[in-house]
Amino acid sequence: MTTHLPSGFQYLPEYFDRTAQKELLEAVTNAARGDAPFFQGHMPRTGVPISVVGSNFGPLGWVADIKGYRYEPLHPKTGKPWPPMPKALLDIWDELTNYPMPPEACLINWYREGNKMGMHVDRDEHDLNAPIVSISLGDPARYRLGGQQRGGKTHSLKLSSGDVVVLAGEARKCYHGIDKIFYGQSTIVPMGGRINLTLRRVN
Ligand code: MD3
Ligand code: FE
Repeated sequence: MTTHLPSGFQYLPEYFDRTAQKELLEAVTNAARGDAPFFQGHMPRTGVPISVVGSNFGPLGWVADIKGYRYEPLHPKTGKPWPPMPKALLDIWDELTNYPMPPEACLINWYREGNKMGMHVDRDEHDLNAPIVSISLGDPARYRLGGQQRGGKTHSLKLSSGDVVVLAGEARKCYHGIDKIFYGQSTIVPMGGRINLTLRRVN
């Protein structure tokens, strides 16, 4: 029996070459050394820390704390606006989506040794019909994609540095997570580990 990936899921291996990957990582490290250091989020209600640390580019950034998940214009620790979206990210959005407006948020996730991300659906955005573009940099990861209901069949894909995934249509509302980081298999991230960039519309 064959199972199908959800419609609207697009996988583009090695979309960014090594030079382009390094340019994106330079933008990330500059942001992290400046107004947008990586910060640890917490699960709403319980306050349990989220192991994957994050930061953002763009007019809005995703934050998680005991009060809930939401998008905010200012960094929760520095109080500064998030750094502007790098041009390369605005360009890839235009190349890969037909969406008429630019992304408002780019969540930067940094996975270190042993970090995982549990299965979830991204639903903190007002417009759940807008696509999400995901860019992987650094160590490979085992990514799992399920259906729109929790607990159904899943597909497993290895995402490597430079790979891009577009989530549109049905796939946009599917459960997904990161099971494992192949820590130390790439040397391209200066501080080690894996960086994932997700471009999103919020409003
Ligand atoms: C499928 N990030 O930040 S990116 C997240 O690799 C997130 O860091 C993972 O899940 C990571 O929310 C996976 C790929 C991705 C992003 C959003 C999706 C897949 C998605 C939304 C719907 C369906
Ligand atoms: Fe997600």
